[in-house]
Amino acid sequence: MKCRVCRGPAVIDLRQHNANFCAEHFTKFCRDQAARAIKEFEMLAAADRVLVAVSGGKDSLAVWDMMHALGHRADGLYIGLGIGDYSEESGRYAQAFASRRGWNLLTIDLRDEYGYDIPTGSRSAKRNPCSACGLSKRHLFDRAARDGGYDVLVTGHNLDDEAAVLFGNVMHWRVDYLGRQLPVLPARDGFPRKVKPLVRLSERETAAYCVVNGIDYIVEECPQAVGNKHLGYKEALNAVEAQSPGTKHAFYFEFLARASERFQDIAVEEQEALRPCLSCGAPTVTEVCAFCRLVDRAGGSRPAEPVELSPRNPRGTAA
Ligand code: Q46
Ligand code: ZN
Ligand code: ZN
Repeated sequence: MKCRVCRGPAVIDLRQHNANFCAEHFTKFCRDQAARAIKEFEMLAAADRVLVAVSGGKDSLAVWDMMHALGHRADGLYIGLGIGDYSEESGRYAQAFASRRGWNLLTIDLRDEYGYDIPTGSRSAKRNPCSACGLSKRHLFDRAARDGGYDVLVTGHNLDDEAAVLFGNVMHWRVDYLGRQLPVLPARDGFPRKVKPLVRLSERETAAYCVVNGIDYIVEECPQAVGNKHLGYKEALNAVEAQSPGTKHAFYFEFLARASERFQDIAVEEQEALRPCLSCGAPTVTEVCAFCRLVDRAGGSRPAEPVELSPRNPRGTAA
């Protein structure tokens, strides 16, 4: 097996591209794919201040690495979700990655700063853990980017993720979501533009990128992911992909090219209905946004009045 570019020994074969690459040219291939997505969808401008949502997994660490390789001096943000050992360990990978490179990693701990973690908070709010988690992450990444003066929030969603979400939305014909499933979501009301530079790369490719570039990442899946629908959709698409390589790419990119526009009206209507949350200012269709309601119900620690810190109340949580 020889590298398509230099004819040296290849370390990976990419059936979809009918190509094999050595480590150096595979790294270049991945960065070129990210650069192509950035250009094609106008994700980033050279002067943008960039924040990367970092989980400690392969995709977020790979995309952070690629941002720097492509000349964007991005900072990272890690959110401690309090999902037992998984969160502890993923936080360690994120920290180790950042400190080895001397890059700036911001952190938010849900329990310390909002008085709940995903397992207990989702139970008290009677929400599915992944829905409470997704909502918390979206809100806190957005807010941190706005407060820190970042222009753009980068996430590590790859082709498998996007194709699986699209598959789920199509299976249930969630037309409102279909109108919003884009690799770039524009900035609004002081909240950053959101972009997904890895949409041209598969999960296998981002994992291989980490391995050949010596990036250590948490391999275990979040325990909450086991058996969830999203993984089921990925498996279904993998079965199709194994039969006909390139199907996943066609499914997602042909959707963007030919179909997504048909659902835009619904997305625009939804956008127009958004107004600032009375409590935190985030865009919402209700008076108080879903995150603020979650924090209230999950036993949140947002005191109405300033609370004095004391040894008995070191975090200033409301009584
Ligand atoms: S971290 Fe959170 Fe995922 Fe775990 S609880 Fe679900 S959403 S599965 S990306
Ligand atoms: Zn080569
Ligand atoms: Zn709010």
